[in-house]
Amino acid sequence: MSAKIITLTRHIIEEQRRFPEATGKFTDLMNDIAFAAKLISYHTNKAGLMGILGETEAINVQGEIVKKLDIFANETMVKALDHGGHTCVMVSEESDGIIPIPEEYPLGKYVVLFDPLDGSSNIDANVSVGTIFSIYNRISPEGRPGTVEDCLQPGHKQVCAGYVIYGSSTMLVYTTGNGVHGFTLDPSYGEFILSHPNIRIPKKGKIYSVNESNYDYWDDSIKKYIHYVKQIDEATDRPLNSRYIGSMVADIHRNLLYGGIFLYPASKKAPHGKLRLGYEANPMAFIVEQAGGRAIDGKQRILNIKGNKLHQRVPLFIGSEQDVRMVQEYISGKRA
Ligand code: AHM
Ligand code: MG
Repeated sequence: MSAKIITLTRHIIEEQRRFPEATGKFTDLMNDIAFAAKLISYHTNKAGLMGILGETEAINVQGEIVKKLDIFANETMVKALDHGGHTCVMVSEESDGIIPIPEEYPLGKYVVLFDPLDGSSNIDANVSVGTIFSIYNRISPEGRPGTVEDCLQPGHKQVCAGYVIYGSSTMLVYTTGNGVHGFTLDPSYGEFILSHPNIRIPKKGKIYSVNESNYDYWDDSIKKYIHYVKQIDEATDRPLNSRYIGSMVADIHRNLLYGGIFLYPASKKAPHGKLRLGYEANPMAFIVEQAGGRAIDGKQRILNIKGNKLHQRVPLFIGSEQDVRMVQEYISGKRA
């Protein structure tokens, strides 16, 4: 081997050496997430084909029903994480309540929240989707099943957050609070290889990402900000470019690399915003902050919000520091 190849597992093991008390359970957990990601990636890539093959198989009495990809992704995450002895409770966008660890398996100290397939409305059009995960230490006593309270901790308590993007290649991006690192899945080895060490988001971006069809539902402050980003002004490099995929993971991943702001504000239609605090806003906020950016709900830092419901929604403004500060100035009335 000529060049130094750093796999995800190696990276995690080396990161864990910062913690002399580490037991290896976190490494096990991350390996299980990476395995689930590979399965979801494989199935995402053949999703269109599976519809065709599914019909053929039905004739051939395979007995297999092709599941919708988001259900498949959810079951894959749950089954990958339920037996390793590292986790005590899970939350998924696809399940109403907390997901307990089956009795036959040992309980661990980690709490895992995830969105198994973010942007799933895009699947049939071959557009990038992703898996988002957020990890906490449990706060309930060890040796018992994890609780709802374990899952409602503020985002600044996360010990790890990450996402997997299933795009032109599959990438896993994660942080444990020591920078943001991106790994590309090499399909020939089936390994995530470090391709984007220490990702930093530009201080100011050239992109704004928002579903502008909600314009009439927004507060005036948001309307004014969007008007501002579209004005021509050479000195501040405006107008910004509009880019909106409708897959949050993909929109934020692009902005993380190129610089920019993603916003999903509250509106008359969605008074609390659309995105979920626990497994969408918090993990993305931890990652973007670790990359040097900002994430707020309009007033406060996303990571300081203490949720009171598992599927709580939150307005989200996230991305390059200066762009998020600018929208905050409009929201606070400092600019009008
Ligand atoms: P999902 O988790 O059910 O896919 O919903 C979340 C998605 C985000 O990925 C995306 O940013 C947003 O919903 C798009 O919403 P809209 O269609 O209202 O613009
Ligand atoms: Mg989602």
